[in-house]
Amino acid sequence: ESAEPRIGLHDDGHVAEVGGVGSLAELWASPLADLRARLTGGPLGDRVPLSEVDLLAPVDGTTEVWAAGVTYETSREARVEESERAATIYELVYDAERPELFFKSVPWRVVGPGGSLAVRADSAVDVPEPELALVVNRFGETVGYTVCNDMSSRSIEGENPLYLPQAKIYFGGCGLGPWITPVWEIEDPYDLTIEMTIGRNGEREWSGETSTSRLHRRLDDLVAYLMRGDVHPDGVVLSTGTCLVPEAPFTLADGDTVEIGISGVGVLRNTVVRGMPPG
Ligand code: DO4
Ligand code: MG
Repeated sequence: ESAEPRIGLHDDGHVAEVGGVGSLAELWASPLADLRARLTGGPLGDRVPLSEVDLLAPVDGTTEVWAAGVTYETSREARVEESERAATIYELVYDAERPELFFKSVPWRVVGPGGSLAVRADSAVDVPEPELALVVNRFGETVGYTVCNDMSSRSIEGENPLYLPQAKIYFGGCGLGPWITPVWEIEDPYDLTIEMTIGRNGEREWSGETSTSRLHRRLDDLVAYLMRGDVHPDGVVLSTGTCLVPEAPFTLADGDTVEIGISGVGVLRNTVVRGMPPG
């Protein structure tokens, strides 16, 4: 058994190694047509049952994770409610032509399936944000989809929107996985169900369901703004915003479980720790 991360293709409960490639980032350096030909036609290694594989967060190299904000009405309303004195900036950005895009994570900070996500020890009100994430190659083509948990401190952001990086970017603050579903396997990304269940002491503490049909932006526009005036040589992961926000006074607690499912994409399960997560 090797401790080296490897790239595999999942099919019908089994994973086969994609040979000749050392990282996902390498795959995001080819045009989509070449990637598709390679993954659907090329020779693969032996098939191993999925249950024998440890899945890692599907991001590596220097691929950054970015996120869009206030892309659903629910998110706009939640932000307006939590930040009385700065409420108008959320209303303005919801309707503006330029979307809100913010840097979220580097790969080494991203938590994969089954890992521990964190709420900051200095935060009072925290929520998970279940989001569809796009995997984009260096040419700006969307090559796949994954699930993102854009963990957020509502109390820190609510105090002042300029605290957004502290509310959003910290060790254990970003979950991705359980894998990447190729773009050609999703017929309509505007018709996906997003479900989230938060468990506490073995009971369901909160659950909700929504659909990407409620997205107030076009996915291609979000990507175009991300690529504008910038380069992403190793591709980029772009989370597309949340449509589910547990209402105050809900806050995550140490030991909670968070399960986010997106139809056709996958289910990302994590536990929550307060303070520094292990690793
Ligand atoms: O405006 C702050 C962040 C919003 C966000 O993360 C979201 O809408 O999902
Ligand atoms: Mg978000």
